[in-house]
Amino acid sequence: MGQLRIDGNRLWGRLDELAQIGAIPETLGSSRLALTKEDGLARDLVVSWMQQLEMKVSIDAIGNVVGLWHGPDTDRSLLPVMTGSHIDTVRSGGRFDGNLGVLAGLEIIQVIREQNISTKHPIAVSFFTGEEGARFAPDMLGSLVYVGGLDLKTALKTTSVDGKRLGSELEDIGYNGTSPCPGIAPKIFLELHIEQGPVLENEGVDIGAVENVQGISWTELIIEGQSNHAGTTPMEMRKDAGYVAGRISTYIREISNKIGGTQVGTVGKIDLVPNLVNVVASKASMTVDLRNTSEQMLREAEDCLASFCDQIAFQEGVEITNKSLARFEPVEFNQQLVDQVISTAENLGYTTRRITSGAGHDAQMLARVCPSAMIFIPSKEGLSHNPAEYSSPEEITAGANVLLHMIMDAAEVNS
Ligand code: HGY
Ligand code: MN
Ligand code: MN
Repeated sequence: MGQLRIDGNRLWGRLDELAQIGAIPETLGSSRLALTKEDGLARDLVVSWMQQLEMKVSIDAIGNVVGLWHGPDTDRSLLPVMTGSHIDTVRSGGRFDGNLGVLAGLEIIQVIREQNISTKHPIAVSFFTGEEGARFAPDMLGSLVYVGGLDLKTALKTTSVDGKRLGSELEDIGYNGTSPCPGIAPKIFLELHIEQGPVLENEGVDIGAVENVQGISWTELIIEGQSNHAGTTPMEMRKDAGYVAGRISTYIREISNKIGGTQVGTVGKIDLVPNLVNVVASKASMTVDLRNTSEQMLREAEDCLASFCDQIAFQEGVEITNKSLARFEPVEFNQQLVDQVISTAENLGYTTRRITSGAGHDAQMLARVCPSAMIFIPSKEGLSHNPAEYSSPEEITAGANVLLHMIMDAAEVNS
């Protein structure tokens, strides 16, 4: 068994084929926001690969897809060993974020079948709905419902940034499945993912054994001011929502630097009304993304934001309302599995190190119901959520080989 390896060319080929759906011209990237037509087509392609591998495909009521593989001597009563990730992308997405974890899972099933390996436990490969949260907040929405962290009815009623209802978008692409939510808690959950940061590449390390995921806090702020003439309105008379949005944006940078450590803060979205060159903006809708590995420091950053909003609202005479879009505490993965990522990588001759995930992942939700861990591979220049996102064929092969051996170990190969 120790000599078994995945077929890196085949995995690379599938990543390339999937990336063509929603391809961003002249780049390697894809744009497949959750539950759009492109997401539906991508789902159809991955489901067709699952069917070619004779996996039993189930779709649950929030659109999570689970492909289940049983070998000839598999005990179907045993809990499955599950791997997977997501195939939805942000609007400026790369081809590896999420997709690698799902397609590496299918590659493993193909290798196990070709080698006539039979495992005691079934093996499941899943992709979860709307991991990115970019269209329907919160992020990891599908896996959160899968583990019972968000009730199905509330999830189906979620409205997207473009004003659509999640339940109807799911129906439109034909993925309003019938399998129950929450789903079966697997024996373990392992997710292969690109690091999306600079650490592994900077240190020349092949494999990251992810110990934890930092806490995430997404807030939407609606700033209500007063539209007025850009030329005639004296500065002291203005209730300028655009100015307030700008001040909050620079404040987020300042407070993140002041708190330091792992604190990060992002204003990724600002929409102004009426958004015209000669009109003082009456309204601004914006989002703030705060993250920290420490729950206590994340709360501190949230408190600083709240008091700054009160202060600037009073000074400028605007109203600011806020709504939480996502709030997840930091998550620790199963340390035994993390140790096993390290030992498996070393046995396969890869260099490895423990690492924290700056990004949110489905694995952090599955960690609520079963032992879970993640395997990272390097990202070129630490880039992600960018069409130029890149990991090499060698790097994706190394990650998938570590996943292969951990899955086989957990699924217990029948001798
Ligand atoms: O936002 C995140 O961390 C992930 O990409 N959903
Ligand atoms: Mn991802
Ligand atoms: Mn992402």
